[in-house]
Amino acid sequence: MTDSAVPRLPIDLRSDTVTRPTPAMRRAMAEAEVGDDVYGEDPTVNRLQARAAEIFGREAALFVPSGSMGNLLAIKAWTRHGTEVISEQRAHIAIYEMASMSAIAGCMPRVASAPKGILTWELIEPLIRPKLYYCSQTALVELENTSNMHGGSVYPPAVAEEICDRTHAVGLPVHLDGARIFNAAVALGRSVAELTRKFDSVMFCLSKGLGAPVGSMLVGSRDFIERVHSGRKLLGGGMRQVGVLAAAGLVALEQTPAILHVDHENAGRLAEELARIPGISLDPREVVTNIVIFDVGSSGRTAEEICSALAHRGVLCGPTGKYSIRMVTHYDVDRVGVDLAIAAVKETLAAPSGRAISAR
Ligand code: TLP
Repeated sequence: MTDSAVPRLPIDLRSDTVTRPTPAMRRAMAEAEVGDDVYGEDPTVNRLQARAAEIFGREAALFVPSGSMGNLLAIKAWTRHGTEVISEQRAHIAIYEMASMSAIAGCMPRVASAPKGILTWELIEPLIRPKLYYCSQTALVELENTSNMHGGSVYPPAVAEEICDRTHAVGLPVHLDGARIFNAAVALGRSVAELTRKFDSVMFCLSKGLGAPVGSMLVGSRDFIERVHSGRKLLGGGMRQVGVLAAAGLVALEQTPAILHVDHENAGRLAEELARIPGISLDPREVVTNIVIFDVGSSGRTAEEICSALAHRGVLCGPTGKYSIRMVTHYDVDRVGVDLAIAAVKETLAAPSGRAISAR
C-alpha cells in the first residue's frame, strides 16, 4: 500500500503502529457520519462496535482510544483492589502499561517466564493462590497472542483453550491481549472468532497491523461491555464525534486482514536474510507473523549502537534489550523496503565499529 508520492526512506520498522492511513481510510474519515458517542449517538462508532462483535461472535464491543486503555479496563472489570493478575513475564501489561494494573486497578502482577511467551496450564497453576483468608487472591489470568516481546509467537489453539478451560474450572476469568490476534489468525489459517471463543474478554488493536490511525476494541458479553463502558468514562476515555476515527477503524477491520499475510512473508524473508549475517543470531523458523527479534551480542556492538547506525542509513528499528533488536513489518514497508533494510544491516555489521567485531 506504499503510496508512490511518499518517500521510501526512512524504512520504518520500529513498529506496525507507524502506518499511515490508506486513501480508503482517509476517504471514509472525511465522509463519516458522526454524532456524540457519549450519548451513544455516533452511527459510525455504533457500526464499528456491532461489526467487531459480529466478527468475534460476541454479544457486544466497545471502541477505546488505545490498547493499553482496553487492557486496563478489562483488568478493572475482572478484579478488585488487592488481587493478583497472572501473565507472562514479558507481557505488554507487565512491562509497557506504566504499571497501570497497580497504579489504577490496585492489582499485583504475578508473572511466569514461558518459552516463546507461550504460557501453559502447568506454568499458570502454581501461581494461583489458595483460597485462604490470609492470602492475596488471584483474580485474572491474561494471555497475549501474538506475543510481542517473543517475536510475534502464536499460541497453539489447544494450549490457549486448555488454559481457559482449566482457569474457568477454578472459577477465574481469562482476558486476551489480542493486540495482534488477526496476525495469529492469519498464521494459523483460523478465524479470530475460533481463536478467542473461550476467553471472557478480548482486546484487539485497530492501530497495529490493521493500520488504523487510532483505536482498539474490547469484545465480550453485554454485561462485560456495560462495565467497561462506564470504566472508560471513569478514565476520561468518553469521546464525542469520534466516528471520524471509527470510520478508519471499520476500513482497517474489513480490508487489512486479507493482506496481513504479505507482512508475514516480508518478516519471514527479513528473518531468513538476517540469520545469514555474521554477528546476528536468530532462528528464522520461529518468525511466523510480523515481528522479528534478533540478537546482536556476537557482533561486538550493542543494539543501541546498531540501531543508531541503521538510522543513519535510513532504516529505523528499536532495541528490546542490550543486545536485541526488534523489526516489525507492516503495509507501509514493501518487499523493496525489506530488501533495502537487509542490505543496510549487512553494511552496518560489515563496517568497522571502532571495536573488534567477533567473526562467527
Ligand atoms: N505495543 C507497542 C509498544 O507499546 C511496545 C508496539 O510498538 O508494539 N498489547 C500489545 C501486545 C501491544 O503490542 C501493544 C502496543 C499494546 C497492547 C498497547 O497498545 P496501545 O499502544 O494502543 O496502547
